[in-house]
Amino acid sequence: MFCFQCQETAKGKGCTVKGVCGKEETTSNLQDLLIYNLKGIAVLAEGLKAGGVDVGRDVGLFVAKGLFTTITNANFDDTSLVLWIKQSLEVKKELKDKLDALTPGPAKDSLLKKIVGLFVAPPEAAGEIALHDSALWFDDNEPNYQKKAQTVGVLATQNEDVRSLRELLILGLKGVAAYADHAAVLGVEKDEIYGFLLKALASTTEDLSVDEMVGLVMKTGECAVTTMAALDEANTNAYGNPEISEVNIGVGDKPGILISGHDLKDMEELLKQTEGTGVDVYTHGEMLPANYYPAFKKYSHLKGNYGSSWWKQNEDFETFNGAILMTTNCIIPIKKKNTYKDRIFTTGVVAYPGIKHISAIEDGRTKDFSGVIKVAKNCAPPKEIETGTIVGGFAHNQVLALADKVVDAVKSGAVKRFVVMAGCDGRQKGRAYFTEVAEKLPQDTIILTAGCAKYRYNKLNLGDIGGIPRVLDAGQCNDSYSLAVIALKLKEVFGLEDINDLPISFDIGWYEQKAVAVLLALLFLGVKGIRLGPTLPAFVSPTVLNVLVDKFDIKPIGDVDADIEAMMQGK
Ligand code: FSO
Ligand code: SF4
Repeated sequence: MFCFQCQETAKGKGCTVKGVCGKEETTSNLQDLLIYNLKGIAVLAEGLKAGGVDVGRDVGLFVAKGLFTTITNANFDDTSLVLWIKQSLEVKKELKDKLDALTPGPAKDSLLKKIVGLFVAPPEAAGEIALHDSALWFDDNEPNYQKKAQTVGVLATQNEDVRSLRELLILGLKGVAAYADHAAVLGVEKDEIYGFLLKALASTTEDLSVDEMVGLVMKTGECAVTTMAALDEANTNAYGNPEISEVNIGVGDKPGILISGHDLKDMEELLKQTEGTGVDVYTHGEMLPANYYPAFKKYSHLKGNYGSSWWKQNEDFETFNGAILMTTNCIIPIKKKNTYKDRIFTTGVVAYPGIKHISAIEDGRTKDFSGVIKVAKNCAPPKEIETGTIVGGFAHNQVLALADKVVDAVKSGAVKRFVVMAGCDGRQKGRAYFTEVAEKLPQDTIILTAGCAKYRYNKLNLGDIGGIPRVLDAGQCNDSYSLAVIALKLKEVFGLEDINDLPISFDIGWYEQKAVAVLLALLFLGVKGIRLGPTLPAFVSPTVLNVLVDKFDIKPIGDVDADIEAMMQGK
């Protein structure tokens, strides 16, 4: 196996024996094979499109879901991945049939030539041929999967810089795919998003110039902005605009269900189905922002948030006592000694061997959570691990409603600087940096956050500036979009030409591939001087890093005091 897609990859280079995340070698290989087939689908779809044949949204959505299931901490289950691969072969077959059904003649001939011819390996890269037959591989014999997988993974691209740019693109696409899937579940789909997913994925099988590849990586940032905007539209249309909310972090006296991950549709279904059952609902990790939405706040049995961020789930799930529903990443390995193994459920693209999975019924959206509720009813109420509240709900609509207050505070000098500390949390010790920065930032600064990164400082009680809390949480990682909207609005209000002239610094924590999409979105919006940590991505080669440094002044996080001093000087 070889996987280097997340921040905690082994030795900062790549996992080769077993994932630091717990992913087994066979699982990693199957994920590679799934990606290979998704590339094949993309190649066929692009070819058909060139021939004037519409492949339809289903293909785009399938590719999005397939990419999403390979994201870090989502699918640890070989049986599930084999099913994904078999489905991908079926989709490929359908596309191939469409191709075969075209009337024979010069048009069809040139299309076939395009599909096969466009994507043949350059002569000097004979070892790379495996990547380029992705459209034409139809072996559905499962025993062959592992062997085939070993020829089509990340290392099949031998040139380090080409590999780096292709993977930067694919990993950004995984983040885009995750957000596109969330929006689709709520009925918002955009052809331009699926169109780009297919085009960009197919491009990774082509022999492109460095400039072309860099261009596509930048386009991924643009597509990430479009996708996060679509998800924002989907979320706010369905559930209203997030509003300032105090979220209880204590517990009630009834048994509960703890819902984690990012899928708000699952949240809605669960709240509806648990109403009047005597079972309370609590959020965990990235589901905390659900407490900010009017449509969810109206349920009195939504009790608040329990525990901390994803990597603390072993402890949090033990003491919670009740049923647990993982709607997306980040799920972490469940050990034999974990008492919660019989009361945890997965759904959507998440899967874990031996753990009950809840699939959508008929319409592909509705889910039956009665099994989760039944388990919860027989559980003890959660054990109290903390008391009090945390405040959040500062998505763009809410912050813009306070715009006058915010602008006055900047003009009067009461607020000197905003520091965006959004992104991911993780287990690595180096992430204490973000807590220290939050603690040591001058009192006249405001932290803007989104994603699970907030758990490093959201219970610190950092006070407020004239009634504006010093930590403004916009929501989930995808709500980084809100932070961009806020920054663009401030730029307009202050009459500035360049977003980088605002008193805003970016100090981002990353872990998995949604953060890659968010980072590319920020670069697309022209943000420069981003600090990134706790370490730089292993999939960025020294040459590609130079490009990012030259073009965008990206830098690694460093010493806390030195970074704060530099940020306060706008550096
Ligand atoms: Fe965190 Fe996990 Fe939301 Fe990620 S829970 S790390 S960037 O999946 O998506 O912020
Ligand atoms: Fe390693 Fe991260 Fe890949 Fe897991 S997801 S195998 S930890 S690089």
